[in-house]
Amino acid sequence: LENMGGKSIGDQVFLSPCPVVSPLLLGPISVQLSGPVNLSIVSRRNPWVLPGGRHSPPRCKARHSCAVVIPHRNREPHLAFLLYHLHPVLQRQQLHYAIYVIQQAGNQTFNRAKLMNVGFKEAMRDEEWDCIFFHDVDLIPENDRNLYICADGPKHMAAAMDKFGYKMPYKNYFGGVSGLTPEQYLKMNGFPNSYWGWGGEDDDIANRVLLAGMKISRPSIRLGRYKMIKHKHDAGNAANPNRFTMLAQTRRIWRLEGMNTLNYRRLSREQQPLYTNITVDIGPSE
Ligand code: UD2
Ligand code: MN
Repeated sequence: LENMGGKSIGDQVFLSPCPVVSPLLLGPISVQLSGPVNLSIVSRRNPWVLPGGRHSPPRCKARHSCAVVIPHRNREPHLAFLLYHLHPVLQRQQLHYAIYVIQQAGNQTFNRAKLMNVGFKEAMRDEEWDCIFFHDVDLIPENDRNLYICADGPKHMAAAMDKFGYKMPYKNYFGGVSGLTPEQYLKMNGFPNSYWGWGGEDDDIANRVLLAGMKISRPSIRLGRYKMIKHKHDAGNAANPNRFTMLAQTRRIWRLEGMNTLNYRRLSREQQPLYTNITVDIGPSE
C-alpha cells in the first residue's frame, strides 16, 4: 500500500491527490495515419480501461474528471483511430474520465449539435463531471500537454488543425473539439438542436458563448494541435442551406432553444470495452 501512494484505513484505500502536473506527459505525439487500427488492438493496448470506457489513475486521486462525448454515425475506422490515441492521452493526463459515443439512429440528416446535447445529458446522469468535452471523431490530438481540463471560459481545444495549416481559420472559430463545465454549458442553454446537416452549428455555439457573457478560452497554437483524418462529406450530412439565416438569429433564439427544449428517444445504452455506446432517435428535421 505504501507503493500505491495511499493510506489504508479499514478496507478503504485513500489515495493522495495526483501531482498538479502529471509526470507521465510526453508532449508532442507523432500521429501516423497509416496502418490498420481496430478496437481489439486498442483494447489490448489499454488493459486498464473499464467497461464503458472509464478510467481513473491507479496510484493517485485524480484532480479533475471529464466525459468525452463523440457524435457518431458510420465512421467506425475513425473511431478506432481516435480511441487508439485518446485513451493513452487521457491516462497520461491522470484524469478520471469516461468516453461516450452518441450514435444517431436511422439515416435522416445528421445533427451534430443535437447529438452533443444528448451526450451532455446522458453523461451527467452517470456522474457530476467537472468538464464535458465534445469531440469530432476524426480529430487526433498531437500534444498530450493540451489538457482535457476545463477553463474559466468555454474552452476551444482544436486551436491549430493540420487542415487549416495549424492556425485558426477565423476569429471565434469553435469547431472540432471543445470543453465546457456543466455550469458554462447550462449558462448558454447548451447547443442548438436545429442545425440539420453540415455547417453553422459550430458558429452558433460560439455565438451562444458570447451572448451568454462568457469568453472563449484556448490553448496555445503549440499545444492545441490536431490532425484530421482525411475524409469525404458523408452521405446524410449535406451542407445545411439555412445555416446563414439561422446564424443571424442566434441572438433571438438561444434562450428559447437548446438544452431546455431537447427531446430524443434513447434506443440503447451499452457498456462497450472502450466506450459507452448510446444510440438515439433524435427525430427527423422539422
Ligand atoms: C467541420 C468541423 C466540425 C463541424 C463541421 C460542421 C473541423 C475539423 N470540424 O467538420 O466540428 O463544425 O465542420 O458540421 O473543422 N459525423 C459522423 N457521421 C456523419 C457525419 C458526421 O460521425 O455521417 C460526426 C463526426 O464526429 C465528424 C463530425 O460529425 O467528425 C463533423 O463532421 P465532418 O467531420 O464530416 O465535418 P468536417 O470535417 O467538415
Ligand atoms: Mn471531419
